[in-house]
Amino acid sequence: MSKILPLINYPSDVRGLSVEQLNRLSKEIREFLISSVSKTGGHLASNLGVVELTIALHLVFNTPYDKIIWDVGHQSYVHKILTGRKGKFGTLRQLDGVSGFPKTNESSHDCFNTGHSSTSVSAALGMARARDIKNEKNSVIAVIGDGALTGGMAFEALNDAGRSPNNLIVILNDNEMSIDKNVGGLSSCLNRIRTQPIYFKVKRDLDVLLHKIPAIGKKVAKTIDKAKGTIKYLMLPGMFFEELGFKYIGPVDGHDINELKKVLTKAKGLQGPILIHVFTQKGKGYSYAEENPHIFHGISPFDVETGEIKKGISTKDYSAVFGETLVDIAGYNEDVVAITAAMPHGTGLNGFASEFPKRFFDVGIAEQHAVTLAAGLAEEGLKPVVAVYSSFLQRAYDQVVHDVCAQNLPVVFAIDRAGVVGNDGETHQGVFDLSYLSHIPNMTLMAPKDFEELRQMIKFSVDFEGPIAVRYPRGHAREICTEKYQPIEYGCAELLYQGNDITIVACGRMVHTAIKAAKELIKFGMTADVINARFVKPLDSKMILASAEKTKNVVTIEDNVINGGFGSLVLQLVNQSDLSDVKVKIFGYPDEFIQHGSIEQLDKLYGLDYQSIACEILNFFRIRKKFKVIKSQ
Ligand SMILES: Cc1ncc(C[n+]2csc(CCOP(=O)(O)OP(=O)(O)O)c2C)c(N)n1
Repeated sequence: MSKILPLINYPSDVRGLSVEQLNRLSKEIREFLISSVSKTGGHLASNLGVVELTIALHLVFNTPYDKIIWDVGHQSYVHKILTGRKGKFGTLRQLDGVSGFPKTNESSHDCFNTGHSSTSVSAALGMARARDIKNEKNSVIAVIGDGALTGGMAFEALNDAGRSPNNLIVILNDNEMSIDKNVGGLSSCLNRIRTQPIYFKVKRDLDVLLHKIPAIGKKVAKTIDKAKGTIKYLMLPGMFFEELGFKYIGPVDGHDINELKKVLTKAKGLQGPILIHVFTQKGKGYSYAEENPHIFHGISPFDVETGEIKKGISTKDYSAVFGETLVDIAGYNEDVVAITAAMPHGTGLNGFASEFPKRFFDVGIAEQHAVTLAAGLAEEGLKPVVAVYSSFLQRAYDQVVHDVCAQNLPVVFAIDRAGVVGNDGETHQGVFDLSYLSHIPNMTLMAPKDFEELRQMIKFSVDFEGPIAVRYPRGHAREICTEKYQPIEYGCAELLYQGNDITIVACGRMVHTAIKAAKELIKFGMTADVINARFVKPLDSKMILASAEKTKNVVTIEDNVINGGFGSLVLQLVNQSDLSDVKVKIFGYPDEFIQHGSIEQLDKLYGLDYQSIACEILNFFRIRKKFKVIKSQ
């Protein structure tokens, strides 16, 4: 039988197919996804779960005229395949290739950029209101997962949308999973409808009953209200949404294209806010992903036959080192409690969760709540450690300022995925944290150069009496051998190499780059003091200024945006000192969003690899010193 997928490039190609052909197409899309993502890596399990739903959406709605907003956007691969990007799909998440998330500048079929969770309903409502003001007629659809629904912003939007007259369709893609098993009260409520078939029956019976009674006369209306109030309200999870003002449709089998098509067509003709509750299975159609959806949520390249991840040089990463260290500390310090916003595995807290279940809190995708929850725990004398990705902590900026720092509460922030993270691209790059944390009064901010330093910094942080953050990158570290490990002391940097011509101060991952750049400079007769800052705030002013006074040339290196980052703090330090005639050159990311690509490629692209840095240093300081000018490679 000839394949269908080769003939499909745009939604119009899907519309003439029979149900049998659509089912075959779903199977072929799954094979295509598995094969392609096994080479590029990416969010496989979520996409395998939405194949039929995406096809049905494109059967009923007409993008880009109609707008589909994918919450988080990690599940938009099938949509990309059906909207002109199948041919380029092999470049997924690669530098200059197809993005792993919806991008308005990639296709007109992507109407809104996403990456961080729980934004879709707000954006969709905005688009629906704009449409109505402009007297246009298109449909607006938000597709949100049950995990993303745990984010407070989703509730804010539902609350607003539910009482709004604007036509809007929200599709709740319920697969019972966030990255890990979904958590929280609403999740259990949604689960009940799956596990107890009586809800289906009661709902069906009640629907039939309500349908048969003509809605005339106060008496009948009262009966209906009473029925709603007693049976439906108490027993049907959909009533949560109905009480908010949505028309609830469902539950619908999210793998039945025909059923989905019917329901979506019906919803398209209804007025006001509609919520369609769709059940899907994460990882559907690939046994390894069905069995371990959290592993195949976001996966590196893997072997299709065995489901095994193709391993790199090192399997240990910063998250694992952090997790193990916290388990050690919690073993002797009973005050330690750990909090994650839906990332127990990603942050390395899964070991802690099983060792100390009573002291572990997975709060769902709720970073703001996570931080203020930590403030409450700290206020009562416990030692909360919030493990969170740098880019997601952006969500909780005000909670860090208002609830933690303004009260000087001893909360530890273990900030994972700081710096560029690579293939997830601009929404996930952790390149702002040094800027958004360092200006907050009372905050102490550290960055380790390697695993051992991370261990020591976590121990130091847990003993510290105030808000403190340790930010560390994604992935593995190169251990930096120093003759003798110098213990962490508050506000003290570490002098790694001594020289005469230049001072290189670096933080975190970039310390390794600084050492390599310094070694490169020796070839040109330039010797450097290499300082591992350890503390971004407070800076070791004594060490940095003493070195600056000697060399007169200071270079800073960070994996953060230059604006308001580590280099700015060093520049400010020099500026406020008595030193004159000291030149400062800052290396970091420019004032732009950093696209997807491997970390090595991005380093090179932004001149943050050691060769580019050495070359720039030589050119920058050439007038002041006798060194040769070299051309960038
Ligand atoms: C603010 C924020 N926090 C954390 C994440 C990381 N994250 C990406 S997808 C995901 C789970 C989403 O679950 P769900 O919406 O149910 O989608 P599914 O993958 O199950 O289809 C999480 C926690 C994120 N993208 N944004």
